[in-house]
Amino acid sequence: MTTVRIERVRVRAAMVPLRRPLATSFATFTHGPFLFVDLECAGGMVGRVSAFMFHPLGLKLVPAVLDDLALAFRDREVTLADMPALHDAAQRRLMRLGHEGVTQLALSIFDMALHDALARAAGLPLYRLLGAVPVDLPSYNSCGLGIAEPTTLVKEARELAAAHGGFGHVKMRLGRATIAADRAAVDAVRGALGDGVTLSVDFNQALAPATALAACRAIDSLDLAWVEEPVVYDDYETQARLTAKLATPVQIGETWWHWRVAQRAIAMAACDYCMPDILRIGGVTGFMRTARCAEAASIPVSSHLSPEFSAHVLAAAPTRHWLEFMDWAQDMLVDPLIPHKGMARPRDTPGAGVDWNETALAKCIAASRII
Ligand code: SMN
Ligand code: MG
Repeated sequence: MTTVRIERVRVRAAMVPLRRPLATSFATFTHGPFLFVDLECAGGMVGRVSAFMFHPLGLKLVPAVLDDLALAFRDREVTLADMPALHDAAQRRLMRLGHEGVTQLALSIFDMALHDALARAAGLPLYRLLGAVPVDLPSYNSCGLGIAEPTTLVKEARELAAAHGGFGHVKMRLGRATIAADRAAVDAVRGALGDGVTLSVDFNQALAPATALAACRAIDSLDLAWVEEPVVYDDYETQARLTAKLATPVQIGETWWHWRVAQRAIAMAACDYCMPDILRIGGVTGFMRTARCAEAASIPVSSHLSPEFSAHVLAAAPTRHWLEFMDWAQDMLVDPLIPHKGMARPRDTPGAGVDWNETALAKCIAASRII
């Protein structure tokens, strides 16, 4: 049986410039705060994760927790079968600090790096290690369409839909000061895309519970693929009300920090679709547990960010739906996952397909100002 033995963790941090800055209702990103993690194991084996930290502070806080986990489980022989128990032991170690935010980001990275190392050691792509077969994953272009003027949106919508052989689905962000401004932005993008391209919208939790239904109704007849995170992520009562009342499917899950939260939200009928983020939900273990909850309720599962890793877990998810294509920090990789004609396949090389372009990474780190 394939085993890996943890020796130490090496973490590098950078603020990676984005090709296309993205304004959302919660923050404007010109750079992505990324950690580039090598979990070094015995015999030169390694597990690698490229990890978007959501906030620059994550670059300082998460490595401390990762160091603690690597030290706590140092010299442990780990097999694939050990992973659920090891994941839970790591969770229990962090229990007193809670299971949202910094602790879960570190736990997710640790879990992902171990799965990558195990797959590399077995000589298998991660999806094979998870029991899946190669599949083409429908992918949407999420690399733009933030809060911007309609003229900018029209240009970006055309560019995103035409990129990499053409996408059949793009996503835009909403959450402007007025419902009318959001509606005008959606109309502009819909007009620019024409009939052949599907559009989904993401409020990034901007709506107030009292007015969320009215805001969503203003766009409910526009044949959108989904309406994402309309209200604050843990208001499952309001999300259940919207799910029941809207014709457009409600998509949530990127801010679920634990598979048990996913289980509860699904049991409350708080969404039509879900999209756990592999870096928040607890890595491969957390994502697959969530995928099983979704399967039991016949809920389609999409991914959030991290396209390289997400492609492997989506391939193994019975109700897999859409892969979010985000190109952030892909220049730091030797072989980034870039969809072609709106379809993506997980890499067939051993592991998750994450290896560093050391030249680009060194240059980016040298140019980074980390606050
Ligand atoms: C998003 C998430 C994180 C950073 C920027 C944008 C957005 C998405 O919610 O789902 O792509
Ligand atoms: Mg979102």
